[in-house]
Amino acid sequence: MHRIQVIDSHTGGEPTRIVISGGPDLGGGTVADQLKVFRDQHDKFRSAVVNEPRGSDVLVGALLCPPADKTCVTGVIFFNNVGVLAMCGHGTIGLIVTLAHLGRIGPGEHRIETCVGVVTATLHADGSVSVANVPSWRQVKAATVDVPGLGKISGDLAWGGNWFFLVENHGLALDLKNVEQLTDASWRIRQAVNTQGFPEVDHVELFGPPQSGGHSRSFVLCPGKAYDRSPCGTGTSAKLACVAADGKLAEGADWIQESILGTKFTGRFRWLDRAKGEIAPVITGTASVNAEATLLLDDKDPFCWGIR
Ligand code: PYC
Repeated sequence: MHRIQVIDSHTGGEPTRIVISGGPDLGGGTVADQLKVFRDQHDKFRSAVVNEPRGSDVLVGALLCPPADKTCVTGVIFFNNVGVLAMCGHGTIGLIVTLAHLGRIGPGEHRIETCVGVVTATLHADGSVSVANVPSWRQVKAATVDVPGLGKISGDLAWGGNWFFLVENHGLALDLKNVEQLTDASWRIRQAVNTQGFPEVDHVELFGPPQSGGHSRSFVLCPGKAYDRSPCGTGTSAKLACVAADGKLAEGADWIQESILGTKFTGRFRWLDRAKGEIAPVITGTASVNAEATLLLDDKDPFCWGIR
């Protein structure tokens, strides 16, 4: 019987399961090196942790691993129901709250090594967390794709730690009761973008007017077809890159992004290279720890490694 210790949390409704112990030995090196080993040799472990029957499509996993950069408190590999994730904003907020829950960190700044670079998270005295994310930018403005069943859809392609296609003119109300329609439209858009000669995107974001006092509401579809219950930290970073490039938000000003549930992240940015449109985004939100558990992996269990 193999035992894996995990701590679950949610950030604005989006769950994160942090693997505290019992993970595979990835052989050291940078987190990017370790991620390749995890992806190529331990996919069963990923599935065992996040997929049914122990998990669900919406769960994001995070495996703590040794950082190559010794100024970092930890390294982390994020993953979901279908594979690894480059970066995860809500997961980083969940990670910081989890490390504080374990008594491993206190308020202040903490550096974390991810496969796409070091991010700095600040645990504030009130328990909220700000994540200074990796540099973000808009790659393509107003790309038009022909989407079967929807017609011509135009959107921006941007990097915020993952690749996003951001759409305003989708014609759908961003309301929880429309989740099936929103999922279907986002999935069609993703497939169209990824087959019509654009750089490949993993997430699709549909934007609309705010409903809970923010600046904008979004529906974010993740690569495994689950929608993000939070406003999506990397997605908000990509959005900030777009509004910064369009001159719609001043450097240092707050941008409040609402999720489809109405939960909020506050984003801000500083220019890194105005000519190239490259920004340093900071995302602030809160997370709550909601379970401490030991996962039991028994090879005699027909679904020991998850339903895949
Ligand atoms: O918060 O960056 C994020 C995220 C990515 C996928 C799910 N959440």
